[in-house]
Amino acid sequence: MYNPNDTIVSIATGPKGAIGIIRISGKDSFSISKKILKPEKAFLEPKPNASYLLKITDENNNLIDRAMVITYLAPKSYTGEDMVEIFCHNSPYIIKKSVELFIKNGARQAREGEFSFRAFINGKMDLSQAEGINELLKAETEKQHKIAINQVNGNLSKKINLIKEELIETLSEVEVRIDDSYEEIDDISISDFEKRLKNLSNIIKKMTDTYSKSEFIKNGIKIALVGAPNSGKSSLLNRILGYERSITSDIPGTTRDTIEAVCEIGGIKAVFTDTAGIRAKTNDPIELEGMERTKNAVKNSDVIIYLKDISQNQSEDDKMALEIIENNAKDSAFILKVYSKSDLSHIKPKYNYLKVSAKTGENIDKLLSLISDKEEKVIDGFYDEIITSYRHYQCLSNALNEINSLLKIINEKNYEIISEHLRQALNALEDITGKTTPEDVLSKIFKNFCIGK
Ligand SMILES: Nc1nc2c(ncn2[C@@H]2O[C@H](COP(=O)(O)OP(=O)(O)OP(=O)(O)O)[C@@H](O)[C@H]2O)c(=O)[nH]1
Ligand SMILES: [Mg+2]
Repeated sequence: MYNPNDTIVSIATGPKGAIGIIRISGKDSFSISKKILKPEKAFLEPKPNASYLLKITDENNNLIDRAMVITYLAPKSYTGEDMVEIFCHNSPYIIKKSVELFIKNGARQAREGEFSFRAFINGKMDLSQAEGINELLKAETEKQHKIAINQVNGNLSKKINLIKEELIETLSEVEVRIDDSYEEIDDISISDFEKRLKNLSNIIKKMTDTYSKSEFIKNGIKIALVGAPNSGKSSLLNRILGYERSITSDIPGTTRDTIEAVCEIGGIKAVFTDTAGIRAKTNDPIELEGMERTKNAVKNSDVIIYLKDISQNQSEDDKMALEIIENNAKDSAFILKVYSKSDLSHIKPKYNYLKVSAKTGENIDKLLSLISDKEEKVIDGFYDEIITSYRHYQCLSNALNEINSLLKIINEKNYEIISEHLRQALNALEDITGKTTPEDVLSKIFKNFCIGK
């Protein structure tokens, strides 16, 4: 997969924007650049992290563009190899022509993630850090960014390495006894040994548990707006989003289908679903289908906001909406009941619901912070050890299974079997940082990266 003789080239930026960046990495970076970027002096005795204003020229010495160029000397570069980065005008022609010139002169088009793959192979970062970089590029919200940047910084790797060290120490104590054919070394104190393994098992379990909790950070919290027709669901959604996503009107039954919209609340991605109003009595097939979709939205949501129009008496429709929520919501769902249209005159409210108004904005921030605070608590304080990657989750679960199986047979004091379990647990953890990860898995991971990264 890695041929150190190849020098690779690729565009590193997207089609929009004023500046385009082309990256070249590999042992011939400077000798190829010399033929295209003039004057060639910059590449005769290349300096580390030096910048130059150079001309990009074709084989007939025609000017293609003037560009800022940076030279990086191995091993002090992103990939750990000699590298050149060109910052030129982002015209599709200039980019295409320049990349072609590099290919004509001996470079090869880089594959997805190949720069990061080389950085990994050359020990510039471990696998979980490389995966963190990919997550960093994809991060849409503050929380996604916080987790990714922690991973890039190596905090997850540090945590894994600490567990590994403890496992290696335990393993060496076991293996020295396997080799001890003259039985000169005392037996292991099983209670002591058990205590250490249980401690490790707890630490790993805590990490794997964060995986399901962290899912909403990646995919967003799903929030459904549910209530009787005309209770103000669509108006509330529009107010939260700050634009008119849903049609609103004083005609009950305006929204007939579910409507999704994504936004960020308190640094967390939120996926809102506006639903068709619930009617206790209807034979209209479209309304019935709309209500089926509302039920599905309730089933799939982490948070359900129930709206009761404060200017109206409790109706059969309101009761039916509550019933649908209670019968369909997940056990773990957070049900938030609010009085809508708080700006309208109202009879003394029967319940202690939060009063919100889509018209004046009253308590909208309060409503959103109730949601984000609740979700924040789930992850608060342990960003270093939060697991968002299914691959990491699987590796940790494998390690945990090995340790737990070992705990079951520990009293038998069969050192060979004990050492085998410990080795398997270690292998599983090393897969996270990439020490023992098989090539096909590596290739799958880096294929998910964008070109030029
Ligand atoms: N005064 C006031 N009127 C509101 C408020 N929210 C919604 N309304 C009005 O109530 C009516 C119904 O609002 P919608 O947002 O369409 O209600 P809905 O729950 O989406 O209704 P359906 O889609 O029919 O189920 C509209 O005339 C809105 O202008 C509010 O906070 N204050
Ligand atoms: Mg509506």
